[in-house]
Amino acid sequence: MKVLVTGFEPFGGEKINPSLEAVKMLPEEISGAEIVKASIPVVFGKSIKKLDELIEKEKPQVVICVGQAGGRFELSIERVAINIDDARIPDNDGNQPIDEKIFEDGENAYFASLPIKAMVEEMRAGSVPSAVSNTAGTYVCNNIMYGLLYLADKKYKGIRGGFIHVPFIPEQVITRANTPYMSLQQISRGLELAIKATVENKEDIKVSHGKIC
Ligand code: PCA
Repeated sequence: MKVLVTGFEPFGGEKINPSLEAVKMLPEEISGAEIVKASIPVVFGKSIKKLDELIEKEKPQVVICVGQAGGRFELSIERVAINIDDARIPDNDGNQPIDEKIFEDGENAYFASLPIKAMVEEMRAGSVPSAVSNTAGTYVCNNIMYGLLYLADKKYKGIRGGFIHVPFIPEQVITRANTPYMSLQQISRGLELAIKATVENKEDIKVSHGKIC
C-alpha cells in the first residue's frame, strides 16, 4: 500500500507551518505501507491542482492532507469538507474568495473516507490528544480536503482520503497568551499513529465521538 501525506507551506505571516514539518519527520514506512511526502501551496485552486498531479504520479491508495489549525488543542481528524471558499485572510497569492463554490458539479459536502474514530482511538492510546472535528473551516484546508474527496469521487475511484488539522508548535505561541500548542515530535507521532490506524482499519470502528453543542 502507498500513502501520500501532504503538509502546507507557511501562511498568514507565520515563518513555519507545523503540518509540513511534522510530515517531513514521518518514517518512510508505517505498518508495511510506503509513505510519500509532499508540500502543498496555501493557494486556492493551486493546492488542488498540485494534489491532482501528485496522485496522478504516485498512484497512492490513501491520501491524507495535513494543515495547521492555530488555536486548536488537539490533532483534529476532519469528518467533512464543504463546497465553499470563504476566506478571512488572503491566500499566499493574494486571492480572497468569498462564498464561491469549489466545484460547480460537486456535492454540497463530502465525508472523509478514512476510519476517523479508529484514528482518534489509536492516537489517544499513544498519549496524543486528538478528536473528531466536524468542520475544517472555509479556507485552503477545507478547499484541499474538498478537492481531494471530489477527485476521489470523480477521477480516482477507490482512493481513501481525508484531512488532519494540527495545533501550533511552541515557537509559534511565544507572544500568544493562553494559546494551546504541541511539540513537533508529538504532532508527528500523532500523524504516524493516525496513518497506522488507517492502514490497519479498512472499516471504521463503531464508537461515539459525537458532540452536543
Ligand atoms: N491551515 C489553513 C490553510 C493552510 C494551513 O496549514 C487552513 O486551516 O485552512
